[in-house]
Amino acid sequence: VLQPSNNGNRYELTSPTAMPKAGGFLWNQKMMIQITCRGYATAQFMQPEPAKYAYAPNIEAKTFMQPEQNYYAHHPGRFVYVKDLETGELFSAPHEPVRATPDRFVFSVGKSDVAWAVEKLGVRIEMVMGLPTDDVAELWTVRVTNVSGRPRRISVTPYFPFGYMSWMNQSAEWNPDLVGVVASCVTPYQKATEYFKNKYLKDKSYFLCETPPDSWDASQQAFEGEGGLHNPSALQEPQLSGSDARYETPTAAVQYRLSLGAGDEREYRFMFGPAYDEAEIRSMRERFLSKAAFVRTADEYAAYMARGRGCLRIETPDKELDNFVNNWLPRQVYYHGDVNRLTTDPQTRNYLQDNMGMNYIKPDVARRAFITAISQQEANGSMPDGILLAEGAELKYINQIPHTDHCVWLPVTLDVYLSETGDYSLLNERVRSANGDNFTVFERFSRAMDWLLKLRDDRGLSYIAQGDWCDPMNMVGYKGRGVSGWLTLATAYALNLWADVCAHQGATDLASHYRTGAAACNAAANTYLWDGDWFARGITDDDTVFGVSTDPQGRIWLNPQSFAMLSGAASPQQTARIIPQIDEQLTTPYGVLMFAPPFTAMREDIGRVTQKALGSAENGAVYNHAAAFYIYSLYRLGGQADRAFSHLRQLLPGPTEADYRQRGQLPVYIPNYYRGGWREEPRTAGRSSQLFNTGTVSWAYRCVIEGLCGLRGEGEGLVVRPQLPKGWDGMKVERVFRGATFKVVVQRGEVGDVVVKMGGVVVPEGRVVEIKEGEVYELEVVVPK
Ligand code: CEZ
Repeated sequence: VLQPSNNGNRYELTSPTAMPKAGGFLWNQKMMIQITCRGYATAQFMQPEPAKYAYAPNIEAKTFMQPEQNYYAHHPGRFVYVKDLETGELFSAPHEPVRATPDRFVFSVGKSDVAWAVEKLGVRIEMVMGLPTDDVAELWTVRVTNVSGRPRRISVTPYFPFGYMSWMNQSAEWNPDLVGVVASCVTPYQKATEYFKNKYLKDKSYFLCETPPDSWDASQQAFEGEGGLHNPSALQEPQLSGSDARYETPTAAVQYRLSLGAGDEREYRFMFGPAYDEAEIRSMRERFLSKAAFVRTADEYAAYMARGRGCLRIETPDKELDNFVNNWLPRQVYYHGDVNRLTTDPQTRNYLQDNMGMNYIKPDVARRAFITAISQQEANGSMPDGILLAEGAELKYINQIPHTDHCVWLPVTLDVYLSETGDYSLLNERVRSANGDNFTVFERFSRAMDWLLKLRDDRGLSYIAQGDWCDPMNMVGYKGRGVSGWLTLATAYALNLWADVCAHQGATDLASHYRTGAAACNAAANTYLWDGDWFARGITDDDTVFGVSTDPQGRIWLNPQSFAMLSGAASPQQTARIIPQIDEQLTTPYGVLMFAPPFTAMREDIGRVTQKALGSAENGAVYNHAAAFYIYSLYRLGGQADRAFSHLRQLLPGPTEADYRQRGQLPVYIPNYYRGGWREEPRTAGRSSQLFNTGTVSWAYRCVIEGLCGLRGEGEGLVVRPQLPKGWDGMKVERVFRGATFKVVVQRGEVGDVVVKMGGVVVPEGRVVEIKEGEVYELEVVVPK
């Protein structure tokens, strides 16, 4: 039911029921939309805070995308009803709301558009959705073709519900000048101060038609009537009623009545989006709503997407992996670095890691992100929970909960920036912060490391406060004593990385200061957290060590193990004990679990994570971000090529049909999790969250580039050391690095260790130096059989 097309540039699904939640997403710097194969959509735009123009009736709190987003009949979506006026038969494209079994169905996710072709009753409906590059609007093309071979009379009714816009004020009506339905609302608020903030919000939503329709409805109730969405009452009438909505739920339904000869086709264009006022709607219409403007806009948008094509092309025995790595993984990495998850206060760790991926796409963006982040450093050297990106933005939601890990990500992500660019000059930049202090980037990183060193208790373990990387681990340390085992190890890793940078900069005293600190963290972890076969996750406020062999739930956690390998806390003997435990307790057919077994009840000394649904998200899912840390640690360790690759491969769905169906997701992105609970609830294990916001992707790309392909920037050069999994005889890689192109052919041969040759000459230690921009380097690499 699914396959790549157009050279891997698109992915197609030919059933609307096999994977009902499977979808695609488009974005620009002002908006994003995720849309399912069946037509349900979740969209938001920035003004500058996230807002909606098509609303779901959930008013308790603002929500972004939900994991495993549930859809219901009235969920926002984009639909076209088609009715045979002779027989009265009805269907809708893409699939909702009528859910009639199509004769042919193709859902086609492209990099710069999402498209469908649906056939039923001898009528073909093709729908294409695109976005402008710099404006907020959906651009829709709907083509109707009579494929029945005989003359037909049909009605075609695009139905783009606005939803429940506001409990304070909402309305809609047909606007003949704009040729569309315009809905208006007042964003609900209560505080007088908010009035002034809300005053200029785009509280209008519009649906514009290039071709004037024969009739329309602007009231949801008038359109739907007693028939319900499967069979709206308005479609029983000769035409739509021309209704308006007056403090009633607004909608946009427009109807074209057509007589089509055999083979006749009609093409319609529509725009859907938010606006401040009618003048803005008019100007959007003038700029975008024509065939020529659609073509131009699509070209511009495709060029915008192409700027995120990444630095790597691979040709391996695994074609699905090639397709993903060459086409889709860099796109998702680009999305993260380009828009920072469309929030004005990304979590600091997310901001840094999302920009870490940008090093492989646009390193100058990553460079600026370091400056932005570090300019918000607190006077005491710590980092805030979120980085403010817009004027007037504030720390919200999770960013009001104190997490203690943010400083760790500075050297961890800087490592990639320096690898990719070799640009140590960043460290000399002087950055004045909001609190007035003025330090170089180098000094600021040192201050952040000193803060991490100070954040430890008298045992030398790192305090967790109300969370670390694991957001909902909010009650281990809320009384002020609890510590994080993972953070202690991650601190050691960060300190070691920073010590390397200090050494490179000639600051030998500092280098040894941070190395000593790292050693102290590692020693403390070994004294208090080594449980015999793995490292514990932490120690609670009441001095209970958890994540240990005696725990019936949450017995072994992945992150402390990965970071113990990265930090050097785990000796080779310990690593040899840890890995079999991960294989045994955490490995599933869908990837490595974040911990096991999952919790079934609240543990008040651990917190909210234990209350999440069993096997979902942080409660013991295959949480791909954590899996990616582990994969990276295996590649860094070396000698783990098979294990690392098998987990890397599990980050994406497929390639068997059974696996696709179980995960329920197209291989066009990596979701933040696949359900765990593989032993406890096998029916739902493996199911995708469908959330494409995840720190996983920068690490996954890094693992492919540095690990699998073994092309890692180090100091002045590129170190070449591929780690082929068993069963692979070789691969070809093309990688852009510091402006040069490397063409690498990897083969197995009779060698004891990796041999790298350039022009037939052995490259010492596989390290290519004196790399010149614009140059092409051809390397032959032989790896042991
Ligand atoms: O958010 C992610 C965070 O964006 O969860 C990760 C964390 O490291 C990322 O920074 C692990 O906790 O319950 C919660 O608050 C969750 O933590 C979520 O918000 C989670 C989402 O699944 C978003 O992708």
